Amino acid sequence: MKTAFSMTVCAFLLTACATPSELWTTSVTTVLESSSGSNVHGIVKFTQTYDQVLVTGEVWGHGRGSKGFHIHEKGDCSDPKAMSTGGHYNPGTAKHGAPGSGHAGDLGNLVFNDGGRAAINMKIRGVSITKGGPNTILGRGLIVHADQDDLKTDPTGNAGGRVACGVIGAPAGLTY
Ligand SMILES: [Cu+2]
Ligand SMILES: [Zn+2]
Repeated sequence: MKTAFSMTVCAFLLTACATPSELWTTSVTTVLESSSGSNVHGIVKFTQTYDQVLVTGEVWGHGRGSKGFHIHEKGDCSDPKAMSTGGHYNPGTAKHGAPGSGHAGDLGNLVFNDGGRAAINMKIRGVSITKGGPNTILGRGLIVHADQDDLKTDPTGNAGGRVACGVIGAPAGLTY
Protein backbone atom coordinates (compact mmCIF):
# COMPACT_ATOMS: atom_id res chain seq x y z
CA MET A 1 0.00 0.00 0.00
CA LYS A 2 2.63 2.48 1.01
CA THR A 3 4.71 1.77 -2.09
CA ALA A 4 1.72 2.15 -4.34
CA PHE A 5 0.86 5.44 -2.72
CA SER A 6 4.33 6.83 -3.04
CA MET A 7 4.52 5.82 -6.68
CA THR A 8 1.25 7.60 -7.32
CA VAL A 9 2.48 10.76 -5.67
CA CYS A 10 5.73 10.52 -7.61
CA ALA A 11 3.94 10.16 -10.91
CA PHE A 12 1.82 13.17 -10.05
CA LEU A 13 4.85 15.29 -9.28
CA LEU A 14 6.65 14.16 -12.39
CA THR A 15 3.81 15.28 -14.59
CA ALA A 16 2.87 18.37 -12.63
CA CYS A 17 6.26 19.92 -12.17
CA ALA A 18 8.96 21.00 -14.55
CA THR A 19 11.65 20.32 -11.97
CA PRO A 20 10.43 17.34 -9.97
CA SER A 21 13.81 16.75 -8.40
CA GLU A 22 13.41 19.94 -6.41
CA LEU A 23 10.17 18.72 -4.92
CA TRP A 24 10.62 15.01 -4.76
CA THR A 25 14.12 14.16 -3.65
CA THR A 26 16.20 17.12 -2.77
CA SER A 27 19.01 17.74 -0.37
CA VAL A 28 20.62 20.71 1.27
CA THR A 29 23.82 21.00 3.23
CA THR A 30 24.60 22.84 6.43
CA VAL A 31 28.06 23.84 7.55
CA LEU A 32 28.31 24.04 11.33
CA GLU A 33 30.81 26.57 12.59
CA SER A 34 32.04 26.97 16.13
CA SER A 35 30.36 29.37 18.52
CA SER A 36 30.77 30.28 22.18
CA GLY A 37 34.53 29.88 21.76
CA SER A 38 34.37 26.14 21.02
CA ASN A 39 36.23 24.05 18.45
CA VAL A 40 33.09 22.25 17.28
CA HIS A 41 32.52 22.07 13.54
CA GLY A 42 30.51 19.88 11.25
CA ILE A 43 28.82 19.18 7.98
CA VAL A 44 25.22 18.00 7.91
CA LYS A 45 23.12 17.00 4.94
CA PHE A 46 19.32 16.99 4.87
CA THR A 47 17.71 14.84 2.18
CA GLN A 48 13.97 14.83 1.67
CA THR A 49 11.99 11.94 0.31
CA TYR A 50 8.29 12.33 0.22
CA ASP A 51 7.34 11.97 3.87
CA GLN A 52 10.59 12.23 5.77
CA VAL A 53 13.91 14.00 5.92
CA LEU A 54 17.11 11.99 6.28
CA VAL A 55 19.80 13.76 8.30
CA THR A 56 23.36 12.58 7.79
CA GLY A 57 26.79 13.97 8.45
CA GLU A 58 29.51 14.40 10.98
CA VAL A 59 30.42 16.80 13.76
CA TRP A 60 33.84 16.99 15.38
CA GLY A 61 35.77 18.88 18.02
CA HIS A 62 33.45 18.24 20.96
CA GLY A 63 33.93 16.42 24.26
CA ARG A 64 32.94 12.79 24.64
CA GLY A 65 29.31 11.89 25.27
CA SER A 66 25.78 12.93 24.33
CA LYS A 67 25.22 16.53 23.31
CA GLY A 68 21.98 18.27 22.40
CA PHE A 69 21.21 18.79 18.73
CA HIS A 70 18.33 20.99 17.55
CA ILE A 71 16.84 22.96 14.73
CA HIS A 72 16.31 26.48 16.01
CA GLU A 73 13.83 29.06 14.80
CA LYS A 74 16.14 31.46 12.99
CA GLY A 75 19.05 30.91 10.65
CA ASP A 76 21.09 33.68 12.17
CA CYS A 77 24.47 32.70 13.60
CA SER A 78 25.68 36.27 13.96
CA ASP A 79 25.72 36.27 17.75
CA PRO A 80 29.02 34.84 19.13
CA LYS A 81 27.00 32.51 21.34
CA ALA A 82 24.42 31.82 18.60
CA MET A 83 21.60 33.23 20.72
CA SER A 84 20.40 34.94 17.54
CA THR A 85 18.97 31.61 16.37
CA GLY A 86 16.15 31.94 18.91
CA GLY A 87 14.47 28.95 20.51
CA HIS A 88 13.80 25.48 19.18
CA TYR A 89 11.81 25.40 15.96
CA ASN A 90 8.25 24.79 17.12
CA PRO A 91 5.57 25.36 14.49
CA GLY A 92 2.98 23.69 16.70
CA THR A 93 2.27 24.04 20.39
CA ALA A 94 4.51 21.22 21.57
CA LYS A 95 6.63 21.27 24.67
CA HIS A 96 10.27 20.23 24.47
CA GLY A 97 10.88 16.50 24.25
CA ALA A 98 12.42 13.60 22.42
CA PRO A 99 12.60 13.50 18.63
CA GLY A 100 9.15 12.91 17.21
CA SER A 101 7.29 13.91 20.36
CA GLY A 102 8.60 17.37 21.26
CA HIS A 103 9.28 20.45 19.17
CA ALA A 104 9.68 19.80 15.44
CA GLY A 105 13.26 20.97 15.93
CA ASP A 106 14.07 18.49 18.68
CA LEU A 107 16.66 16.15 17.20
CA GLY A 108 17.77 14.67 20.51
CA ASN A 109 21.46 14.12 21.09
CA LEU A 110 24.57 13.46 19.05
CA VAL A 111 26.92 10.91 20.59
CA PHE A 112 30.57 11.93 20.48
CA ASN A 113 33.30 9.33 20.75
CA ASP A 114 36.67 9.57 22.49
CA GLY A 115 38.05 11.37 19.47
CA GLY A 116 35.35 14.00 19.77
CA ARG A 117 33.51 12.95 16.61
CA ALA A 118 29.85 12.15 16.16
CA ALA A 119 28.30 10.53 13.12
CA ILE A 120 24.77 11.62 12.29
CA ASN A 121 22.23 9.31 10.72
CA MET A 122 18.62 10.00 11.64
CA LYS A 123 15.23 10.44 10.02
CA ILE A 124 12.81 13.18 10.94
CA ARG A 125 9.17 13.72 10.00
CA GLY A 126 6.79 16.63 10.03
CA VAL A 127 9.17 19.08 8.34
CA SER A 128 10.26 19.82 4.80
CA ILE A 129 13.33 21.32 3.21
CA THR A 130 11.58 22.98 0.30
CA LYS A 131 11.19 26.71 0.06
CA GLY A 132 7.70 27.56 1.24
CA GLY A 133 7.01 23.90 2.04
CA PRO A 134 5.05 22.74 5.08
CA ASN A 135 7.00 23.39 8.27
CA THR A 136 10.05 24.14 6.20
CA ILE A 137 13.37 24.07 7.95
CA LEU A 138 15.17 25.69 5.05
CA GLY A 139 17.04 28.74 6.28
CA ARG A 140 16.60 27.86 9.96
CA GLY A 141 19.38 27.41 12.47
CA LEU A 142 21.10 24.15 13.35
CA ILE A 143 22.71 24.02 16.77
CA VAL A 144 24.99 21.66 18.67
CA HIS A 145 24.96 22.21 22.43
CA ALA A 146 27.57 22.02 25.16
CA ASP A 147 25.64 19.48 27.22
CA GLN A 148 23.26 16.58 26.96
CA ASP A 149 19.62 17.21 26.13
CA ASP A 150 17.55 15.56 28.87
CA LEU A 151 14.66 15.25 26.37
CA LYS A 152 12.17 16.67 28.83
CA THR A 153 13.00 20.04 30.41
CA ASP A 154 10.90 22.65 28.59
CA PRO A 155 11.83 24.59 26.51
CA THR A 156 15.56 23.83 26.18
CA GLY A 157 16.26 20.28 27.33
CA ASN A 158 18.77 21.89 29.70
CA ALA A 159 21.41 21.34 27.04
CA GLY A 160 23.64 24.27 27.95
CA GLY A 161 25.43 26.67 25.63
CA ARG A 162 25.43 26.70 21.85
CA VAL A 163 28.81 25.49 20.64
CA ALA A 164 28.21 25.19 16.90
CA CYS A 165 25.83 26.97 14.58
CA GLY A 166 24.82 26.66 10.96
CA VAL A 167 22.06 27.70 8.61
CA ILE A 168 20.16 24.88 6.96
CA GLY A 169 20.66 25.05 3.24
CA ALA A 170 23.08 27.96 3.23
CA PRO A 171 26.83 27.94 2.76
CA ALA A 172 28.87 29.10 5.72
CA GLY A 173 28.42 32.76 6.48
CA LEU A 174 25.30 33.18 4.37
CA THR A 175 21.64 33.31 5.27
CA TYR A 176 18.46 32.96 3.27
CU1 LIG B 1 19.17 23.92 20.78
ZN1 LIG C 1 12.95 21.57 22.01
